[in-house]
Amino acid sequence: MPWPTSRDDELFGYVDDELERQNTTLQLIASENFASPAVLEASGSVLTNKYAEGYPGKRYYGGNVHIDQVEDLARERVKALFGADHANVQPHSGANANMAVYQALLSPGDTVLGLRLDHGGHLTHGSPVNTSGILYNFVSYGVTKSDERIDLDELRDRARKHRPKMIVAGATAYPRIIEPVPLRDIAEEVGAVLMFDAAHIAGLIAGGVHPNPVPYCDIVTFTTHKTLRGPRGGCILSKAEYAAAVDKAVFPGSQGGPLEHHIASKAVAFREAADPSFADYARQIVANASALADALGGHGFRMVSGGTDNHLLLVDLRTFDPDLTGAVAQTVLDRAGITLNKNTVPDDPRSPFVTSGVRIGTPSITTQGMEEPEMAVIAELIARTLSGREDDSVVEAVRGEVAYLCGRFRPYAS
Ligand code: DSN
Repeated sequence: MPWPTSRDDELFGYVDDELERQNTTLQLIASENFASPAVLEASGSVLTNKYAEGYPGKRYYGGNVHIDQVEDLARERVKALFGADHANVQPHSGANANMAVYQALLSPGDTVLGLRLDHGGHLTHGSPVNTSGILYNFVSYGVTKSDERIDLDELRDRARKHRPKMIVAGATAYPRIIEPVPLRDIAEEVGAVLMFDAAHIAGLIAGGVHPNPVPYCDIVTFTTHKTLRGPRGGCILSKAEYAAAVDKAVFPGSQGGPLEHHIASKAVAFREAADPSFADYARQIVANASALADALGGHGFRMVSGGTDNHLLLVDLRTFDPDLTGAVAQTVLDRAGITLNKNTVPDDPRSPFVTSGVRIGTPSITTQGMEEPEMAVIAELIARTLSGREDDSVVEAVRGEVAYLCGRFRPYAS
């Protein structure tokens, strides 16, 4: 029985609209990027048809000769990229990767240290509404009041006091380098397993502009779609001694059939990230973030921690306008064609639904080819929109200028 021949105009109309949105507005969400045509091609391939529960050479169903080749290629490429003993490329997402690691190495009720959500940590680092916080006894560490950088003294004190079975490093809204060596030292002192969630910075690590945590950590998890610029998905790297436990926790422990079309697409992204041009890309992401921070500072915004070393800025709006919330800023900037997200700043008096800050990232606009001069333009557009937020004509004018700017740096052919 053939497939229907009529085009699904209703659905593909939405896809076309989303392509138009991505091509004509500024994507400043720090965890997003534009995947290459080759990544998109692999994700949309016939590999979506195949069931492949298990791992290469040990599958539950037949017909996996080529699937095994694909998954082996992905594993070998990512191990070479980061210098890891073992890789599991099956996690459907970063959250799945993290939960599988916990399942592999912890028992319910075990104590774990993780970065506070409102200081830049992730839901899966022990939020009480996430399975991580429900199943495990997460104790949090934060950033200092003085320089808003990870408070290693507090982390060490809490590790000594609580003797965690695991320390989770990594963040979703932290603009500074996270040095793995001091974390390794603390973990070793208290006998904890050290897991580094490198979701945001995996591409910066691959590009050589952030220290590689792999040699110092027992486990490194990451997503493949952020700075790494691959398909939406997750990955776990581990020392050889944890390989069997990690694999078992992913399948059959927490997932069913792997998404082999996305695993193929991850393999494409790992190859792209090993290309020498990716190091230039990573350097430019950081240079752009730094230029954007400087330019926004010139318009009266305060950068949490005073600036950035990586791909993102956490902007405290209160120095620009004490009445402006992150929620209002996100909404009005969206209307102006500038997409970013509201974000709490450390010790934010406002709720996570309101917030006093926004998070801004440069991976997408750097993929488009924008450089330092465009960062000054973007900062001015943001400042103008927020100052004139009550005036529709200001917002409309910015939207036009955003479309013009994006027209010069289109990510995709229409
Ligand atoms: N949603 C991701 C982010 O924006 O950082 C984290 O999962």
